[in-house]
Amino acid sequence: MKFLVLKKSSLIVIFFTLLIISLGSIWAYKSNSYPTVSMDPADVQTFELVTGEFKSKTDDGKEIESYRWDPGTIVVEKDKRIQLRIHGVNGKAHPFHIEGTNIKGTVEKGKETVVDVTFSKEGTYRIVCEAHTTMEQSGPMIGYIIVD
Ligand SMILES: [Cu+2]
Repeated sequence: MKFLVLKKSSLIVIFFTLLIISLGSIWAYKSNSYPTVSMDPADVQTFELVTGEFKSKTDDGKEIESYRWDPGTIVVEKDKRIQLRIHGVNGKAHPFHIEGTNIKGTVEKGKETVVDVTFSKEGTYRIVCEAHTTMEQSGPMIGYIIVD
């Protein structure tokens, strides 16, 4: 019967080889998964949005339109201070709320509405305009805030 006998120097070589492979893997993983722009986590992340409008005509000449938040989807980090700066461009007024929060407000044409918020729970939150909820009311005007 044979036994595998390792010398102390072999063990040290094996240990350092494994250590270098582990550190290399951690470094490769971190450099691949991190955003290309490094930001101080204490900073406020700002998103600029506008109220926009889609317009079209049906075959029988009826004009249809839909208001929207633009961009329609934003991705934010959990537990990070977020500031939404929403500029009213299309539409006179958009009273809104963000589902799952107590945030309410109104975006008016030519004005800027600022919303400060920090999401402590992951998920998809909808910013819903209360004036334009259905197609008949020139909606649905719903934006999506993805907290990851
Ligand atoms: Cu609206």
